[in-house]
Amino acid sequence: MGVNIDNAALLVIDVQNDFCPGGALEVADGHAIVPTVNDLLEKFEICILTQDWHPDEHSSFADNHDSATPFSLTKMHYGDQVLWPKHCVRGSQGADFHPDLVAHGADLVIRKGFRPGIDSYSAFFENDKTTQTGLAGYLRERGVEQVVLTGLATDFCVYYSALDAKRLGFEAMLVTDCCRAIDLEGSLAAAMEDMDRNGVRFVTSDVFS
Ligand code: VGL
Ligand code: ZN
Repeated sequence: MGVNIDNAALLVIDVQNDFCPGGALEVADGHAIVPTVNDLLEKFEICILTQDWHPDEHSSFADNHDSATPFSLTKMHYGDQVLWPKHCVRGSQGADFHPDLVAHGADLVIRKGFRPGIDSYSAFFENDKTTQTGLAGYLRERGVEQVVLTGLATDFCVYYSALDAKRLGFEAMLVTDCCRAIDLEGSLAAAMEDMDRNGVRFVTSDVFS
């Protein structure tokens, strides 16, 4: 079963050292997706990478809140926010792409999460769901109608990006073997269910061969 990828863009979310084993917010087996993502980077005409890119004082870091523990929840002005271990500090080695990712195969790198007071899971919107990253305009100007999602983590940045793609009127496809999850208290199952409910299609990378 082949899938038509005319008018499609490949989105590679946050394949950065801090989300890979040994990193500050490691995702189990995060690095394992890299070879297949590299294959897809060669197949798609339009390829976009995102990079989580936080200032040291970012409000999503547990360290920046009095006596908060990593992975606890807090309330921000825009809603609930998980407090994370410090990760992807802009310019640090942890924020670099995985060394084996063929990053030069991408046309555009979107950096997100750089405003200290607000986190940004999605490649399209910050967590207030209104501040745009500019990606939607870029895709529209290039005639993209379909977004194919890969990367880390399935249940956070990939999930929010997929839902926003649908909300903005793009078709969205999740490549399940090119994602890995954090899975915080059932967050992976909840994310998969919500993506399914919202019309995100699930495929495996072999449909592009
Ligand atoms: C992510 C948590 C915090 C992600 C980024 O890329 O999924 N998760 N920052
Ligand atoms: Zn982050």
